[in-house]
Amino acid sequence: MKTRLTELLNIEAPIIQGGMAWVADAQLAAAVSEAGGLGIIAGGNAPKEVIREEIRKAKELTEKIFGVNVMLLSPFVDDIIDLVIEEEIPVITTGAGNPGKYMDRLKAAKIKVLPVVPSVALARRMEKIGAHAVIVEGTEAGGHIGEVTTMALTPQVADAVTIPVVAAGGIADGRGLLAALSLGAEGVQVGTRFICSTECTVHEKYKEKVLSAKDRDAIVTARSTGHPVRVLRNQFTKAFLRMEKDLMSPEDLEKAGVGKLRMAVVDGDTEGGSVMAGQVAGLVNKVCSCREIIEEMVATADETYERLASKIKEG
Ligand code: TUI
Repeated sequence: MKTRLTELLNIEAPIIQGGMAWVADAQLAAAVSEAGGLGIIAGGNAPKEVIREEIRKAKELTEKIFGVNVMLLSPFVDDIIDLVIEEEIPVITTGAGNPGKYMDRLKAAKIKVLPVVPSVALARRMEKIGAHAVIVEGTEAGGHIGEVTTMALTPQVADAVTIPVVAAGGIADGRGLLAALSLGAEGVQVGTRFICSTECTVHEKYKEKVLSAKDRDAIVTARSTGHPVRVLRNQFTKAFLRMEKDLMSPEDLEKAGVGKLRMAVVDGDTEGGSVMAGQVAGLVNKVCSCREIIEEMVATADETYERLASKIKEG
């Protein structure tokens, strides 16, 4: 499957792995890249040297291209930008903000920048300042989210910019990949499905929580803080939503969330911790290797396209 995204990144399948904090480590990123997609190491809120170690590990595990996600709300964001330049990372994705102030340095270092955007306005701005592609993330996604759905936002961004568009949020299989291409995207970013890959190192209980989730289990918390976060319903979300209803201040709510993602990912406390996942959690029912996920997505997208094309012609 060839698109401007596969050409830009020199990858085989137009599939980018989401830069999920605490989840997207060297092992996951290398497995996705080895399978022909673009693996991404998440910077998250981690300090520079922790991420340097993951980058070095991934370099041992694969010769293929992989990238780093820079989470712009991180207290270490400036260090992580220095790090990707020092380590000659060829491509980064950014999330949770506007990477504008780093753009000149990143471009001087020949790093391809793919910002995640939740709106047409930000997509336009990113194109203007030299982004190589934009990742349009709909509200179906897990973690920190925007307001507009992938279905509505992707074609609007595709009409507004000329750089390649990557659709994210709500995509977990070949049908989603084909749908995204129909909407004008030239690739997809997949997060939740890769959590349930054999190579993903999250606690088994985190995978089980995603596998057993149903369609309405991925709910939104922290709307009142201005940083809404989609997570799987559990004791933590129940307590958190109660605190929001009781009008706890955004500062205290942020404090109540600190360390909760780690609790779920590392310790396997999927009731007391924050289990970030997208609305497609209900669609993810089995653990597969990254290669199986990518091959299945591309094959299903192809088959579905052929089946639809002949059906439409017959009709
Ligand atoms: O960044 C994500 N997903 C994330 S980041 C994260 S860590 C975190 N946890 C709690 C609160 C905040 C962060 C967990 N999941 N996805 C990409 C994404 N970026 N979604 C939405 C955005 C976004 C939002 C606003 C991008 C740019 C933006 O711009 C605002 C501006 O400055 O114009």
